[in-house]
Amino acid sequence: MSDFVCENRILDKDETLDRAQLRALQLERLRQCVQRVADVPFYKEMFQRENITPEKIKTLDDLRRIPFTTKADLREYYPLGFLAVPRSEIARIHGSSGTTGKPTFVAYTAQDRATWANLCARFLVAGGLRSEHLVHIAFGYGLFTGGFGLHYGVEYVGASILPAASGNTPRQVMLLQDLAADVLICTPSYSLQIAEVARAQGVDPRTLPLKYAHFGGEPWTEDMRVQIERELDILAFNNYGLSEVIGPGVSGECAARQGMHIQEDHFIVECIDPETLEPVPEGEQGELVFTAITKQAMPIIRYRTRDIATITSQPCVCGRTTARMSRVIGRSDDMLIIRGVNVYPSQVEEALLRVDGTAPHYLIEVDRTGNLDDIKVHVEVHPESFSDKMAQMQALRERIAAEIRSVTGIGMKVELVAPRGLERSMGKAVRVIDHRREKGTI
Ligand code: DLL
Repeated sequence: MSDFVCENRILDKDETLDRAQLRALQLERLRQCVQRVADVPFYKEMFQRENITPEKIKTLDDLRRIPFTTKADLREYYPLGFLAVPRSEIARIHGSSGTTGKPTFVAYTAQDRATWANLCARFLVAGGLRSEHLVHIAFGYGLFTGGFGLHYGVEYVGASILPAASGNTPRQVMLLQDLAADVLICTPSYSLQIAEVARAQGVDPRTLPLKYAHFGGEPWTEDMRVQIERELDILAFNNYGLSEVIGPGVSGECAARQGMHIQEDHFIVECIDPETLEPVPEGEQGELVFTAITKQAMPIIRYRTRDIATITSQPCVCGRTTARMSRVIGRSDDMLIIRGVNVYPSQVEEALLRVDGTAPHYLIEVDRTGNLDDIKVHVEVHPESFSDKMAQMQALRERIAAEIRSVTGIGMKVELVAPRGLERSMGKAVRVIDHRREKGTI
């Protein structure tokens, strides 16, 4: 494992407010936020319907009087119907990912941009960034919030940046070798792609000068962290965010790596049961809902993320007092219901990573024949384990199937794929193809 030691450093005093102070600050900011959105058509109509005025928000619990906002609401007001400032005050526009249809646009004022840079800087510092480091950013620079968001976060800390952007992986390997960046920023899956391409070029990825990395933008498992850390000989930190709320910077890990600190002085978090919409007890899995209380251009209230995680407000050893969220276990809309059992792609990933000889590249394909759900997992085999001996491959397939059954509780067909047989993504990995959706059978 990497010998990099992440010192415990905290950027802002607001990360360590005592909980009562924090709640008071949240309430004050929430009331201002409700005031700011009062003329946004969507909220104006909602507030009239629900009889909500800023004066009625007397406690933080009063937030629950306000209905949720969803992705569908944002789509309905496409492209910028949620704007709470005149167009002339927009300083930047980004768009949420999504491979089909139109993106969801999000706007920032100059103040929002500054807040965002600060929030990214906070988790970067929490995860070891120092002004003397060189950071290699392999996120897309464009509508996606990952590239520019992290870029300005790194600048805020005063470190230097190599804005490599995504794509052309052999060139990424060359840059990492020649310029000796200390830090890598990209999606976790892309880091494995970099390692793989390095090996194909005859470069041992462990010899790259990288010390540590900040990964985000897509779900990954603890086992995948172990694998990445082993393959690249680095320390890997997790950070989370979504465009509608601000982009990266909503939460991130500190040196303790025991969950991601939510920047609660800017975002109020709730964790709800996605079916009943009621709050779940602390520590239980639920869908995260965020209210962005300081955003100026496009504040959003009670935004349903579809991301499933747990929350704890137990104090952290690092001294920050903010609540922490677990890894995202899956998205409620990514959750597969197979023969009545709920399965997340992350569970399949966890099973695969327990079997030696498989690469963490997989694709889950779901279909329905008659009334029966049929699920097939395409799993790439490591070059060293790939064999033309039928018996060996059969044994590997059976081990994988058994591991998947033990983690998810259901049987899945396993199809082995030759090394590099599955398509790679430069950004967020595609893990599921659900033919039932295309056929309209779910
Ligand atoms: O992915 C923002 C981001 C960029 C975060 C770079 C971190 C680093 P969107 O494209 O709008 O924004 O996608 C947001 O990505 O709702 C989650 O489902 C997923 N996601 C983001 N970070 C994580 C993470 C950016 N660390 C959606 N773990 C979110 C799991 C994540 N899922």
